Amino acid sequence: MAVQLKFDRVDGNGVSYVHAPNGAGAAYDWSLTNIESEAVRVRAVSLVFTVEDVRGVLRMFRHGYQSWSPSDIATFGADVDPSTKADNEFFQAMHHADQRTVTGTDELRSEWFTVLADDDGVVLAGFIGGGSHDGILRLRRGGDGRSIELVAEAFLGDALMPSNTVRGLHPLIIEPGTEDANLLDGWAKVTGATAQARTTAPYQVGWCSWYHYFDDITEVALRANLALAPDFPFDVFQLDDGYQANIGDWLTTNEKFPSGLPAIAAAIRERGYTPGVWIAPFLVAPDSEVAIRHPDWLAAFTSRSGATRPLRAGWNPIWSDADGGFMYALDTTHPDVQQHLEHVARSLVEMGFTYIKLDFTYAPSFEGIWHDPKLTPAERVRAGFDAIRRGAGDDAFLLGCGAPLSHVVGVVDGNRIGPDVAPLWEPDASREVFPGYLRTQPSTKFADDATRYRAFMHRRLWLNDPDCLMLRTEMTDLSAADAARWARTVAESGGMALVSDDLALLDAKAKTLLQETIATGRASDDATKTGRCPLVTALF
Ligand code: 9PG
Repeated sequence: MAVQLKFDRVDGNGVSYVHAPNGAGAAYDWSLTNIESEAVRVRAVSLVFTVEDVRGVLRMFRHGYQSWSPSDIATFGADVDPSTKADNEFFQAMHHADQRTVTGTDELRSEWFTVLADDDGVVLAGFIGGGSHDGILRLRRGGDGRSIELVAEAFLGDALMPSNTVRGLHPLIIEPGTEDANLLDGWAKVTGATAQARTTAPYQVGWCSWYHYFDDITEVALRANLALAPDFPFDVFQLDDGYQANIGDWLTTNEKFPSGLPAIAAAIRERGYTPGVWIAPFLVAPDSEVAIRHPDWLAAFTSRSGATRPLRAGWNPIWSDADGGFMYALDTTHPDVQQHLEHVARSLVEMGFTYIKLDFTYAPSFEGIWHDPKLTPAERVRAGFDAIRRGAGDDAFLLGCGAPLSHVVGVVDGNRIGPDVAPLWEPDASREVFPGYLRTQPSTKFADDATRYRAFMHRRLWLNDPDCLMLRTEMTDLSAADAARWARTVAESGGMALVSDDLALLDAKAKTLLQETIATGRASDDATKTGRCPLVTALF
């Protein structure tokens, strides 16, 4: 006997479910009905299972919420949810579907799916789909204080349900097994097929401006790298954060980019590369033109004093300190905002940028006051992505970043599946910004961990973007050995391979490492088309 999940009950009014055997496990098709004569707000409803026959220590694969959120293996009864340490809703809104601090002291939570393990076996519990609401798996003590429960929660985030309406929920599957890697690969295949995942783009090799230049990128530096690019096997040449007039004003450049975006796209295209550009489509700076001209396009919240204020969904004083560094969320449920997003994406593609990195895209998932209160957090995020896809067209390559993973299957071509790399291996634990959340901070090691945990998603849900290679040996705190180690992980994952160095710093050795990385990367990527990704090995 190994760990088992036995269905116990439903939590929440108006839930109907049909339970059918599914291989050795079960599938739950369920829906929610509001039979009341009034509209109601629904935060969450759940299917609750008891965890039985546990032999030895009970462990949980905790899957992170968005691109940068960490995944790990936690031990029930020993580890805690990080929100109990940070207790900061603004930060937690970035890294969890439910931004509120977990109340149970022994609760462990995983987002979208999980695998539980004991000494004898494993069992997967996962939602098939995520575009219409989040799925949260909470492992905790039952009411008697001794039993253990797994709560599979359909999280609707207080969405308003009109009276006499029915809402289908994403099916839940329970699948026991002996090998976690097989269960995860199987779940990803079904989930990808159900959501019509975009998985056919070719293997991507390119250059990205961020991890050497950061915000200091200039047109001069970009053009200098472009001139050196013919020595490298790039397909894509991507300009990151630092060119824009302001956050939200994506079509106009700052003084560091005097030629403007169309000329830059043309210069990249002339050299034979696909022009790529970064935007944070759902964020606006308080002093951006878009925020000033369209205050009604911003989501809102009620401040402690009772005033209605623009909803804060990001903080970065380098971008703008107009409101202490806070960025506001565009209201993606507003038809005018959807048109605006379509227009931005269409304009970028018309300029020549057929590869667009969409960053900080968790923003519409924050709790707040939204134009259409019927939409769940997942639907708000998805509405923004769908508008961008409409504008960009079917042929553009859209890369998700800072993206709630479950919301974007079927709309993105590639997706960042880990935190930012950095020109260092591991940050000093004393530099932890939010208690419990060290592993959200930029670090090549943490990106390496994420690439392993989420390797099984590649070409099942999208193309995995493990984040950039850094090959330079100067102007970095990353040792040559660690740079090579990271390159090896990227290669074995078969994921996207973008270089993020000043190309002038790359010597013959770096070029050889890149060639080897790409050769292995292509082979790994090909392997995922017929079988499992080579990097996917047992987690437990
Ligand atoms: C540009 C960068 C790069 C990078 C992205 C993203 O939590 N944070 O404050 C935080 C800031 C930046 C960040 C991730 C998290 O990096 O992942 O590749 O495009 O934005 O600003």
